[in-house]
Amino acid sequence: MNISLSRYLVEEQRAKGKITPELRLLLEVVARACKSISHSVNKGALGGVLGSAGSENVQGEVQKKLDIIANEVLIEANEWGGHLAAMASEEMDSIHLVPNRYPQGEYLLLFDPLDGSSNIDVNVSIGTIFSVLRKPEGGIDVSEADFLQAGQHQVAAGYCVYGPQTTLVLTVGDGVAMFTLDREQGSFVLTQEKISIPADTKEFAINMSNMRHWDEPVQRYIGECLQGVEGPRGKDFNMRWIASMVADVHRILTRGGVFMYPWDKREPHKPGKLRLMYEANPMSWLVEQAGGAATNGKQRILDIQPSQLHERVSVILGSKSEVDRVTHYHQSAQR
Ligand code: AHM
Ligand code: MG
Repeated sequence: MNISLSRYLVEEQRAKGKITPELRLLLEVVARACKSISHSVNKGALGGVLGSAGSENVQGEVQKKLDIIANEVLIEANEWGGHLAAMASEEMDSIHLVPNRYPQGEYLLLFDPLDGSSNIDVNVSIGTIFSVLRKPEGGIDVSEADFLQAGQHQVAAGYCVYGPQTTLVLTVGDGVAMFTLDREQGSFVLTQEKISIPADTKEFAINMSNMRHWDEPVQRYIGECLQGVEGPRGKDFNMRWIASMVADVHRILTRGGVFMYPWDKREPHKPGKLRLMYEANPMSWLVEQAGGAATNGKQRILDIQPSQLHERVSVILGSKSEVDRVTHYHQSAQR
Protein backbone atom coordinates (compact mmCIF):
# COMPACT_ATOMS: atom_id res chain seq x y z
CA MET A 1 0.00 0.00 0.00
CA ASN A 2 1.22 3.50 -0.86
CA ILE A 3 1.94 5.85 2.00
CA SER A 4 1.31 9.47 1.04
CA LEU A 5 3.20 12.41 2.50
CA SER A 6 -0.02 13.39 4.34
CA ARG A 7 -0.26 9.98 5.98
CA TYR A 8 3.44 9.98 6.87
CA LEU A 9 3.03 13.37 8.55
CA VAL A 10 -0.11 12.32 10.41
CA GLU A 11 1.84 9.37 11.81
CA GLU A 12 4.75 11.60 12.81
CA GLN A 13 2.21 13.75 14.66
CA ARG A 14 -0.25 11.24 16.14
CA ALA A 15 1.69 8.06 16.78
CA LYS A 16 5.19 9.44 17.28
CA GLY A 17 4.43 12.90 18.67
CA LYS A 18 7.35 14.28 16.63
CA ILE A 19 5.46 17.24 15.17
CA THR A 20 2.55 19.48 16.11
CA PRO A 21 -0.62 19.67 13.98
CA GLU A 22 0.45 23.19 12.91
CA LEU A 23 3.86 21.99 11.72
CA ARG A 24 2.14 19.18 9.83
CA LEU A 25 -0.07 21.71 8.03
CA LEU A 26 2.91 23.92 7.30
CA LEU A 27 4.82 21.03 5.70
CA GLU A 28 1.77 20.04 3.65
CA VAL A 29 1.58 23.59 2.31
CA VAL A 30 5.30 23.69 1.48
CA ALA A 31 4.88 20.39 -0.40
CA ARG A 32 1.91 21.81 -2.31
CA ALA A 33 3.97 24.85 -3.29
CA CYS A 34 6.79 22.55 -4.48
CA LYS A 35 4.27 20.68 -6.61
CA SER A 36 3.24 23.94 -8.23
CA ILE A 37 6.90 24.95 -8.82
CA SER A 38 7.50 21.51 -10.32
CA HIS A 39 4.69 22.17 -12.85
CA SER A 40 6.29 25.47 -13.89
CA VAL A 41 9.73 23.86 -14.17
CA ASN A 42 8.32 21.08 -16.35
CA LYS A 43 6.65 23.54 -18.73
CA GLY A 44 10.00 25.21 -19.45
CA ALA A 45 10.04 27.26 -22.64
CA LEU A 46 6.36 26.42 -23.28
CA GLY A 47 5.40 28.20 -20.06
CA GLY A 48 7.64 31.18 -20.78
CA VAL A 49 9.50 30.59 -17.51
CA LEU A 50 13.09 30.39 -18.80
CA GLY A 51 15.65 33.17 -18.93
CA SER A 52 16.60 36.15 -16.84
CA ALA A 53 14.14 38.40 -15.03
CA GLY A 54 16.45 41.37 -15.50
CA SER A 55 16.74 42.09 -11.76
CA GLU A 56 19.25 41.38 -8.98
CA ASN A 57 18.73 39.93 -5.50
CA VAL A 58 20.27 41.19 -2.25
CA GLN A 59 23.42 39.13 -2.92
CA GLY A 60 23.94 40.91 -6.27
CA GLU A 61 23.03 37.82 -8.30
CA VAL A 62 20.98 38.17 -11.48
CA GLN A 63 17.52 36.71 -10.85
CA LYS A 64 16.04 34.21 -13.25
CA LYS A 65 12.31 34.26 -13.99
CA LEU A 66 11.93 30.97 -12.16
CA ASP A 67 13.72 32.33 -9.05
CA ILE A 68 10.98 34.95 -8.80
CA ILE A 69 8.09 32.64 -9.74
CA ALA A 70 9.17 30.03 -7.16
CA ASN A 71 9.56 32.72 -4.49
CA GLU A 72 6.05 34.05 -5.14
CA VAL A 73 4.51 30.57 -5.14
CA LEU A 74 6.04 29.83 -1.73
CA ILE A 75 4.97 33.16 -0.23
CA GLU A 76 1.40 33.01 -1.53
CA ALA A 77 0.93 29.39 -0.47
CA ASN A 78 2.22 29.93 3.06
CA GLU A 79 0.81 33.36 3.95
CA TRP A 80 -2.76 32.56 4.87
CA GLY A 81 -2.62 29.18 6.67
CA GLY A 82 -2.21 30.61 10.18
CA HIS A 83 0.81 28.46 11.06
CA LEU A 84 3.53 30.97 10.19
CA ALA A 85 4.72 34.23 11.72
CA ALA A 86 7.17 35.20 8.97
CA MET A 87 9.27 33.96 6.07
CA ALA A 88 12.75 34.63 4.74
CA SER A 89 14.13 33.84 1.31
CA GLU A 90 17.32 34.00 -0.71
CA GLU A 91 15.41 36.22 -3.12
CA MET A 92 14.20 38.82 -0.56
CA ASP A 93 16.38 41.40 1.18
CA SER A 94 14.45 41.30 4.43
CA ILE A 95 11.94 39.06 6.16
CA HIS A 96 8.34 38.81 4.96
CA LEU A 97 5.79 39.16 7.76
CA VAL A 98 2.47 37.37 7.51
CA PRO A 99 -0.01 40.19 6.62
CA ASN A 100 -2.30 41.41 9.42
CA ARG A 101 -5.43 40.07 7.74
CA TYR A 102 -4.28 36.50 8.45
CA PRO A 103 -3.76 34.81 11.82
CA GLN A 104 -0.16 34.60 13.01
CA GLY A 105 1.36 31.22 13.86
CA GLU A 106 4.42 30.20 15.84
CA TYR A 107 6.75 29.07 13.05
CA LEU A 108 9.32 30.76 10.81
CA LEU A 109 9.97 29.45 7.32
CA LEU A 110 13.19 30.02 5.38
CA PHE A 111 13.84 28.97 1.81
CA ASP A 112 15.99 29.05 -1.27
CA PRO A 113 13.04 28.97 -3.68
CA LEU A 114 15.06 27.82 -6.70
CA ASP A 115 18.47 26.35 -6.01
CA GLY A 116 20.82 25.75 -8.92
CA SER A 117 19.63 28.76 -10.90
CA SER A 118 22.45 28.40 -13.46
CA ASN A 119 20.92 25.05 -14.48
CA ILE A 120 17.37 26.29 -15.17
CA ASP A 121 17.86 27.15 -18.83
CA VAL A 122 19.90 24.04 -19.63
CA ASN A 123 17.32 21.51 -18.37
CA VAL A 124 19.44 20.13 -15.51
CA SER A 125 18.06 19.25 -12.05
CA ILE A 126 17.23 22.17 -9.77
CA GLY A 127 15.30 22.38 -6.50
CA THR A 128 13.77 24.16 -3.54
CA ILE A 129 15.43 24.06 -0.10
CA PHE A 130 13.53 24.89 3.11
CA SER A 131 14.09 25.14 6.85
CA VAL A 132 11.56 25.61 9.66
CA LEU A 133 12.31 27.29 13.00
CA ARG A 134 10.09 28.09 15.95
CA LYS A 135 9.49 31.76 16.69
CA PRO A 136 11.20 32.59 20.00
CA GLU A 137 8.74 33.08 22.84
CA GLY A 138 7.95 36.49 24.22
CA GLY A 139 7.93 39.23 21.60
CA ILE A 140 4.79 40.04 19.65
CA ASP A 141 6.41 41.57 16.59
CA VAL A 142 8.62 39.31 14.57
CA SER A 143 12.02 40.67 13.61
CA GLU A 144 15.04 39.43 11.70
CA ALA A 145 16.72 38.68 15.04
CA ASP A 146 14.12 35.96 15.68
CA PHE A 147 15.46 34.09 12.66
CA LEU A 148 19.07 34.12 13.83
CA GLN A 149 19.03 30.69 15.45
CA ALA A 150 21.66 27.98 15.05
CA GLY A 151 20.72 25.13 12.70
CA GLN A 152 20.42 22.69 15.61
CA HIS A 153 17.14 24.44 16.51
CA GLN A 154 15.42 23.57 13.22
CA VAL A 155 12.15 21.67 13.69
CA ALA A 156 11.88 20.55 10.06
CA ALA A 157 14.11 20.75 7.01
CA GLY A 158 14.04 19.45 3.48
CA TYR A 159 14.28 20.01 -0.20
CA CYS A 160 12.42 19.16 -3.35
CA VAL A 161 14.50 18.24 -6.38
CA TYR A 162 13.02 18.85 -9.85
CA GLY A 163 14.84 16.29 -11.96
CA PRO A 164 13.80 13.28 -14.05
CA GLN A 165 11.52 12.71 -11.05
CA THR A 166 10.26 15.30 -8.57
CA THR A 167 11.38 14.09 -5.14
CA LEU A 168 10.69 15.68 -1.77
CA VAL A 169 13.17 14.84 0.98
CA LEU A 170 12.29 15.64 4.56
CA THR A 171 13.42 15.40 8.16
CA VAL A 172 11.57 16.33 11.33
CA GLY A 173 14.36 14.87 13.46
CA ASP A 174 13.18 11.30 12.98
CA GLY A 175 15.48 10.19 10.16
CA VAL A 176 15.21 11.15 6.51
CA ALA A 177 12.32 10.15 4.25
CA MET A 178 11.97 10.54 0.47
CA PHE A 179 8.69 11.05 -1.39
CA THR A 180 8.28 10.83 -5.16
CA LEU A 181 5.64 12.94 -6.87
CA ASP A 182 3.02 10.73 -8.52
CA ARG A 183 1.96 13.01 -11.34
CA GLU A 184 -1.25 11.10 -12.11
CA GLN A 185 -2.42 11.20 -8.48
CA GLY A 186 -0.92 14.61 -7.83
CA SER A 187 0.50 13.46 -4.49
CA PHE A 188 3.88 12.74 -2.94
CA VAL A 189 4.30 9.04 -2.15
CA LEU A 190 6.84 7.65 0.33
CA THR A 191 9.50 5.81 -1.69
CA GLN A 192 12.35 5.49 0.83
CA GLU A 193 12.70 5.78 4.58
CA LYS A 194 15.53 5.72 7.13
CA ILE A 195 18.04 6.95 4.56
CA SER A 196 21.60 6.11 5.57
CA ILE A 197 24.74 7.58 3.97
CA PRO A 198 27.62 5.08 3.79
CA ALA A 199 30.49 6.27 6.05
CA ASP A 200 33.12 5.70 3.36
CA THR A 201 33.05 6.81 -0.23
CA LYS A 202 35.08 7.05 -3.43
CA GLU A 203 33.22 10.04 -4.84
CA PHE A 204 33.75 13.75 -4.27
CA ALA A 205 31.89 16.83 -5.51
CA ILE A 206 33.64 20.19 -5.79
CA ASN A 207 33.97 22.83 -8.48
CA MET A 208 37.49 21.98 -9.68
CA SER A 209 37.80 25.21 -11.67
CA ASN A 210 38.40 26.97 -8.34
CA MET A 211 41.30 24.70 -7.37
CA ARG A 212 44.00 27.38 -7.49
CA HIS A 213 41.97 29.54 -5.09
CA TRP A 214 41.43 26.91 -2.36
CA ASP A 215 43.04 26.86 1.03
CA GLU A 216 45.79 24.33 1.80
CA PRO A 217 43.63 21.70 3.64
CA VAL A 218 41.22 21.46 0.68
CA GLN A 219 44.15 21.30 -1.78
CA ARG A 220 45.61 18.49 0.32
CA TYR A 221 42.38 16.46 0.49
CA ILE A 222 41.51 16.73 -3.21
CA GLY A 223 45.18 16.27 -4.19
CA GLU A 224 45.23 12.95 -2.31
CA CYS A 225 41.96 11.83 -3.94
CA LEU A 226 43.37 12.66 -7.37
CA GLN A 227 46.46 10.51 -6.78
CA GLY A 228 44.14 7.48 -6.69
CA VAL A 229 45.55 3.98 -6.01
CA GLU A 230 49.11 5.29 -6.24
CA GLY A 231 48.54 7.93 -3.56
CA PRO A 232 48.09 7.86 0.24
CA ARG A 233 44.40 6.93 -0.02
CA GLY A 234 45.21 3.77 -1.99
CA LYS A 235 42.03 3.92 -4.05
CA ASP A 236 40.71 5.67 -7.14
CA PHE A 237 38.10 8.40 -6.70
CA ASN A 238 35.31 9.52 -8.99
CA MET A 239 34.10 13.11 -9.33
CA ARG A 240 30.65 14.68 -9.86
CA TRP A 241 29.64 18.35 -9.89
CA ILE A 242 26.10 19.24 -10.88
CA ALA A 243 26.20 22.89 -9.69
CA SER A 244 22.81 22.42 -8.03
CA MET A 245 23.38 21.74 -4.34
CA VAL A 246 20.00 19.96 -4.15
CA ALA A 247 21.03 17.47 -6.85
CA ASP A 248 24.52 16.94 -5.41
CA VAL A 249 23.13 16.39 -1.89
CA HIS A 250 20.44 14.10 -3.29
CA ARG A 251 23.13 11.91 -4.84
CA ILE A 252 25.03 11.84 -1.54
CA LEU A 253 21.91 10.83 0.42
CA THR A 254 21.31 8.11 -2.18
CA ARG A 255 24.77 6.59 -2.60
CA GLY A 256 27.23 8.49 -0.41
CA GLY A 257 30.02 10.90 -1.27
CA VAL A 258 31.40 14.18 -0.06
CA PHE A 259 30.27 17.65 -1.21
CA MET A 260 32.36 20.77 -0.71
CA TYR A 261 31.91 24.42 -1.43
CA PRO A 262 34.81 25.73 0.63
CA TRP A 263 35.99 29.24 1.34
CA ASP A 264 38.38 30.37 -1.38
CA LYS A 265 40.66 33.30 -2.20
CA ARG A 266 38.47 34.80 -4.93
CA GLU A 267 36.49 36.79 -2.36
CA PRO A 268 38.51 36.30 0.83
CA HIS A 269 36.22 38.46 2.99
CA LYS A 270 33.28 36.09 2.36
CA PRO A 271 33.22 32.92 4.48
CA GLY A 272 31.98 30.90 1.48
CA LYS A 273 29.49 30.98 -1.37
CA LEU A 274 26.54 29.07 0.03
CA ARG A 275 24.12 30.63 2.49
CA LEU A 276 23.99 29.31 6.04
CA MET A 277 20.35 29.69 7.00
CA TYR A 278 18.45 28.36 3.98
CA GLU A 279 21.05 26.21 2.19
CA ALA A 280 23.71 24.84 4.56
CA ASN A 281 21.56 24.40 7.70
CA PRO A 282 18.72 22.37 6.20
CA MET A 283 21.13 20.24 4.12
CA SER A 284 23.41 19.68 7.13
CA TRP A 285 20.54 18.47 9.30
CA LEU A 286 19.34 16.08 6.58
CA VAL A 287 22.87 14.72 6.16
CA GLU A 288 23.36 14.29 9.92
CA GLN A 289 19.97 12.61 10.24
CA ALA A 290 21.17 10.13 7.60
CA GLY A 291 24.34 9.36 9.59
CA GLY A 292 26.64 11.75 7.71
CA ALA A 293 28.45 14.88 8.90
CA ALA A 294 28.60 18.56 7.96
CA THR A 295 31.21 21.14 8.97
CA ASN A 296 32.72 24.39 7.77
CA GLY A 297 36.19 22.89 8.28
CA LYS A 298 36.37 24.19 11.83
CA GLN A 299 33.05 23.42 13.46
CA ARG A 300 29.76 21.60 12.99
CA ILE A 301 27.55 23.72 10.74
CA LEU A 302 24.50 23.18 12.97
CA ASP A 303 26.39 24.78 15.90
CA ILE A 304 27.11 28.06 14.08
CA GLN A 305 25.31 31.04 15.61
CA PRO A 306 24.20 33.18 12.66
CA SER A 307 24.63 36.93 12.85
CA GLN A 308 22.94 37.80 9.55
CA LEU A 309 20.01 36.39 7.59
CA HIS A 310 21.97 36.05 4.35
CA GLU A 311 25.24 34.98 5.99
CA ARG A 312 27.49 32.72 3.93
CA VAL A 313 29.43 29.67 5.06
CA SER A 314 32.05 27.21 3.89
CA VAL A 315 30.45 23.77 3.44
CA ILE A 316 31.86 20.25 3.69
CA LEU A 317 29.19 17.56 4.01
CA GLY A 318 28.43 13.93 3.31
CA SER A 319 30.01 10.58 4.23
CA LYS A 320 31.22 10.82 7.81
CA SER A 321 34.80 9.52 7.50
CA GLU A 322 35.57 11.83 4.58
CA VAL A 323 34.08 14.91 6.27
CA ASP A 324 36.03 14.03 9.44
CA ARG A 325 39.21 13.76 7.37
CA VAL A 326 38.76 17.16 5.65
CA THR A 327 37.89 18.74 9.01
CA HIS A 328 40.98 17.16 10.58
CA TYR A 329 43.16 18.58 7.75
CA HIS A 330 41.77 22.04 8.55
CA GLN A 331 42.42 21.60 12.27
CA SER A 332 46.03 20.45 11.78
CA ALA A 333 46.67 23.34 9.36
CA GLN A 334 45.43 25.75 12.06
CA ARG A 335 47.84 24.28 14.59
P1 AHM B 1 21.86 29.55 -6.22
O1 AHM B 1 21.13 29.33 -4.94
O2 AHM B 1 21.91 30.99 -6.62
O3 AHM B 1 21.40 28.67 -7.33
O4 AHM B 1 23.44 29.20 -5.94
C1 AHM B 1 23.79 28.07 -5.21
C2 AHM B 1 24.41 27.04 -6.12
C3 AHM B 1 24.47 25.67 -5.48
O5 AHM B 1 23.29 24.99 -5.74
C4 AHM B 1 25.66 25.05 -6.16
O6 AHM B 1 26.28 24.07 -5.35
C5 AHM B 1 26.56 26.22 -6.41
O7 AHM B 1 25.75 27.38 -6.40
C6 AHM B 1 27.27 26.12 -7.73
O8 AHM B 1 28.17 27.16 -7.85
P2 AHM B 1 29.26 27.24 -9.02
O9 AHM B 1 28.53 27.67 -10.25
O10 AHM B 1 30.23 28.27 -8.52
O11 AHM B 1 29.88 25.88 -9.17
MG1 MG C 1 20.84 28.09 -3.70
